[in-house]
Amino acid sequence: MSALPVSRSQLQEALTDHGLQVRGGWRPEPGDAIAALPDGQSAAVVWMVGAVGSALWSAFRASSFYADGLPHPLDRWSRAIGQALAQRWGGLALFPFDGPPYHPFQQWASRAEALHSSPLMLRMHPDYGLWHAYRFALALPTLVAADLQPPSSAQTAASPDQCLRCEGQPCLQACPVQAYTGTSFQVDACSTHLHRVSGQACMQSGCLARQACPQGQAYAYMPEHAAFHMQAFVGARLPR
Ligand code: B12
Ligand code: SF4
Ligand code: SF4
Repeated sequence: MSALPVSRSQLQEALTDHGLQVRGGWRPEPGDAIAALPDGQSAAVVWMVGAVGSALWSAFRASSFYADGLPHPLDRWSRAIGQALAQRWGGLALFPFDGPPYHPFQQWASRAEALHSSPLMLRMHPDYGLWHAYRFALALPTLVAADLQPPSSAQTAASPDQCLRCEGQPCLQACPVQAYTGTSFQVDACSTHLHRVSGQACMQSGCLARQACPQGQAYAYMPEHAAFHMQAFVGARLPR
């Protein structure tokens, strides 16, 4: 275990081969209820680790998790990476899929980067559009102060809210069953459609509403990656 502060570039170096990215960090406060680290200390920083576009796909696909036939392979892959890094640096890995209750990943993400909300309830990134997500957060005991540049509220305010200027909001027109209303997501309408023959377009190439957004198209998921997420979503919604 290293006593020296772990720099952002060291963390990124450890993530690059997995196709993952440090998406920014934030300083936890007592109200955030981040658990104590293994040595009993409070975390100095929480780094958000995420995926951008399909950058993680080839690394995940080549891993033993992808084809082992057990449930939730991407979550287990993420857990293995996050826990190994937490152990190496005396930290704590926190996962978006542990719950309920779930950690408020989208709120945390907005403390690390200048993001806006969108009618699809996915956070909108100024470059990646809707094509990004989070695999884990890493709470660490030390921080190189110069590494942490969370977005100030002024920066977030200055970064244009693409959705407010979006003509026609095509994301809200594209869903064949109007599952997105702009303020809520009708989970049952979506999952019922995905089980029908007519839902195969979404199943094979990903959510049509998400694809209709003109922002960050260069980062849109590869069809195989998009289909994997749709399959995972449908699997999670099957009656048990
Ligand atoms: C539960 C959940 C769902 C449920 C939502 C049920 C519901 N109505 O609450 C279901 C299963 C429907 C869902 C679906 C999807 N989800 Co989801 N989901 C979550 C999860 C695990 C917990 C949300 C939560 O309750 N957080 C706790 C509260 C306190 O935290 P919060 O930050 O304040 O929560 C915000 C969200 O809950 C959001 N919200 C509320 N309802 C919904 C519904 C949807 C569809 C989304 C995306 C967000 C959302 O509003 C809250 C206020 O800001 C989060 C991960 C996480 N830990 O946050 C991912 C998360 C929000 N989901 C995500 C994604 C990508 C999806 C999918 C697009 C996955 C896919 N197929 O690729 C789908 C959308 C369906 C589709 N048609 O494609 C991403 C969003 C990334 C981003 N860019 O913002 C997250 C952050 C997971 C991740 N690993 O990054 N999801
Ligand atoms: S289509 Fe327009 S309103 Fe919808 S998410 Fe994209 S930018 Fe926002
Ligand atoms: S996956 Fe298809 S049915 Fe579900 S919200 Fe997206 S466009 Fe609508």
